[in-house]
Amino acid sequence: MSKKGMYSIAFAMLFTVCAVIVTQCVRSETHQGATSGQGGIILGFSQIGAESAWRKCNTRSIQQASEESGVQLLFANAEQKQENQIKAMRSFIAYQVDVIGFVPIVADGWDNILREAMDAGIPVLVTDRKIHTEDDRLYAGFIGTDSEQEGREAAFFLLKKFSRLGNQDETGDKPVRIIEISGTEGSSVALGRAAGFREALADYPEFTIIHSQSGDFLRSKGYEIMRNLLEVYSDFEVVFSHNDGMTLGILDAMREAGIRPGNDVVIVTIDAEQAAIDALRRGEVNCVIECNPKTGPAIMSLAKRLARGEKIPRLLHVDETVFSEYDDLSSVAPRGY
Ligand code: GZL
Repeated sequence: MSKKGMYSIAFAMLFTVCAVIVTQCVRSETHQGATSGQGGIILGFSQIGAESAWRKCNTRSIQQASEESGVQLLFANAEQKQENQIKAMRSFIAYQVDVIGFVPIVADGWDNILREAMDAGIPVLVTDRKIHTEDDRLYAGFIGTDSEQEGREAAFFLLKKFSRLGNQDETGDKPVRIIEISGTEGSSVALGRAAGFREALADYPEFTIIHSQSGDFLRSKGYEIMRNLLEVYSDFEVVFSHNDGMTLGILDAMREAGIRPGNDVVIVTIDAEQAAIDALRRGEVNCVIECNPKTGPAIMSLAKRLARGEKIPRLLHVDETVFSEYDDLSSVAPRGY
């Protein structure tokens, strides 16, 4: 190799070493500057992906709120993989962020990384979905939706729709056969929605779930599953779908099969994205349960409190409502997702 070639490699290596040193200094300078009373803190946030309109709105809310609140946001998209979330959280620890926030894609498997964060003295805020853990001290608190209640609300609507509310002693009621299309397997929201739904129908045996299958919160899977089920099942009264994205796919499959959703089959869905409210207005959906994605401002406020060493509430459920065919929908504001 020529002398010139060797010199250029040596220079490149030297440049790289210097660049790393400068970056470290800048980062630590920034970090010290960020937490030394300049108001900014560094929040490392692991988001699960962009699987639905709801998720994209949740991400926008977090990013916009970080800008408006002066929180420096390190944002990582896990593309639906728990191992990517764990890697991102480990890099947040290495970077010595002030607070870690994340949406746990599934409820299990977080204790080790949470222990690493605790050992590093970094508080963790769980958002949107809940976790199962051996030691509740491993995270500072949770803010998000009450998925069990969302499941109950779906059942309450059906009891009203089929006029069963309050008269349990009616015997020989016509069966109400339900197909459930559930969310991501192992996620606290899918588990919670299913549990709340079943709990509220427990005293009404004529309501039976004849088939339950995960569509992973994806529109494409909602379509594919319903198209296949319509070749198997011809008599069912209800579809309970765990999110609007899957519901939109379900509606497409039903229309292709000549079925009038919302009329021939009762449709209950969760999220309350604009497309679902529009379908409710058209009579293609009968009940839309809100799941609020706009938690960004609250997350930033909680992160700042944690960075100051303050305690925060262990459990914060965001406000949510129910929209149904019985409501005046003309006053529903644009949903923003
Ligand atoms: C609910 C959230 C769910 C939404 C889906 O809190 O985790 O994930 O219902 C989203 O639309 O994909």
